[in-house]
Amino acid sequence: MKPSDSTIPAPNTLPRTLIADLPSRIGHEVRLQGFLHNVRRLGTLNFVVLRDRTGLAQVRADADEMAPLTGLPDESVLEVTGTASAEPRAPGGIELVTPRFFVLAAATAPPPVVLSRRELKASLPFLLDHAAVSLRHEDRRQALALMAALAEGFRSTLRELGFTEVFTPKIAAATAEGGAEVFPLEYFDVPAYLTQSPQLYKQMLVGVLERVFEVGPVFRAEPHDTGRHLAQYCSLDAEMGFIDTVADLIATAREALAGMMAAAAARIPGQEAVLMPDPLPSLPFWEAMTVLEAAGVRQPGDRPDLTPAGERHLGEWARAELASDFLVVTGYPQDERPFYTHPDPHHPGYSRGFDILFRGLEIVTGGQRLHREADYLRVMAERGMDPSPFEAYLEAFRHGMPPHGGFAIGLERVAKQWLGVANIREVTAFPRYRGRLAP
Ligand code: AMO
Repeated sequence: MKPSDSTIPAPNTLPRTLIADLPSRIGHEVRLQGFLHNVRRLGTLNFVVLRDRTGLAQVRADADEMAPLTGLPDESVLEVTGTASAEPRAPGGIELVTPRFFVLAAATAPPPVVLSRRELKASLPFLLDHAAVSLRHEDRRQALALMAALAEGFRSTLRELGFTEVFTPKIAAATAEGGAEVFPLEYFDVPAYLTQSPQLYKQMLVGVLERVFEVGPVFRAEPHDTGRHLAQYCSLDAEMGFIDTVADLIATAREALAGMMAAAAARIPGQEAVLMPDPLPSLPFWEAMTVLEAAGVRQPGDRPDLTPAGERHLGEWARAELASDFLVVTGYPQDERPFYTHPDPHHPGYSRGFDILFRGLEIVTGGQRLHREADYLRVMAERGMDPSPFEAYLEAFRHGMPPHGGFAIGLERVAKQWLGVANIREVTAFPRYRGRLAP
């Protein structure tokens, strides 16, 4: 079949006006382009709502003017030329009158969900199956805009603090975080893994650039079906050399988070303000356990660990007791942390690793790292790890590495908590989790 050329409109000298710019065009002829959001047909008087990336515009049309839209499903792509006119009852106080419609691309089927409803009425799996269309809904587009704002807030804050953005491989021979949650793959004729984090690379790059950050995908073969885990997520990583104490890392993480919160609030106004004291309140791990025991959320003999219920309780506790949406939990047990974690020499068994909770969910993990080769070799021997896959990493330490540390922020988790939605999949355009590989 020959490709259709009917999508080329007649020569038109008017530039495209974006819907958000209509207020400055009242009384003028304008040309809008967008999607057919919905139509109210009342016979002689009809209302067409057009959507572009900046908003919604109402078009008033009589029966003759409506002719090109006969039988046209919602989401068809239209061009409308008409006069912008003040109309207090229209969205945005403006409507287009005396319109001429031109169909740029006719939809051939009605959308699987009604996008003009305030809320999407379908199950999450259905919405994800039909992501190409359901993402056009205002709520879903807002989540994507939020993700972009958060990532930009992170980037700009770290750039200002003298960090350099880096780009590290996502296929590697060794895994950094341990555990079984790795995706093995065949790399030509050798086994390899999708990286669980840029951990080893960002540390090596501290030896090169001192302060680095990365925004990129990481992969976790997370078998559990939860509202806070993805098999691929966006990790906002930072790593810095020449730290004095772990407090330097927590202060930097706070700045990054504050930049993210400010960018989010600027992009999506009207959300509940985030409570973010400076410095962020923090609680040693063992004290957090005591708070949870006192509340009956954990029993004294339980494994020292923060469960989701424990995190939720600490979130409520921090809000009530400390007027903070954030809580730093410091000094995690060394055994619970990866091999690169610096122990706390003053508290045997504990580390200089920390987590940051946001509204009761872990969104940041960080800590000071070992920085001497001998320490790495000792820890690897204690943990029964073969150092040979880490040879290139260890070389960095052999040739001088400053005291350093860093952190990683789970972007989707921040977005989930910021919007207050139940499932991380609601803020992810095309989420990956066990059982979903498409779209
Ligand atoms: P960690 O493994 O704790 O630490 O991950 C860092 C942060 O990433 C987020 N996160 C996830 N988000 C969505 N789905 C998942 N499956 C998932 N797993 C983790 C969380 C978590 O706090 N290298 C270290 C970081 C460092 O020390 O710099 C690391 O990757 O928000």
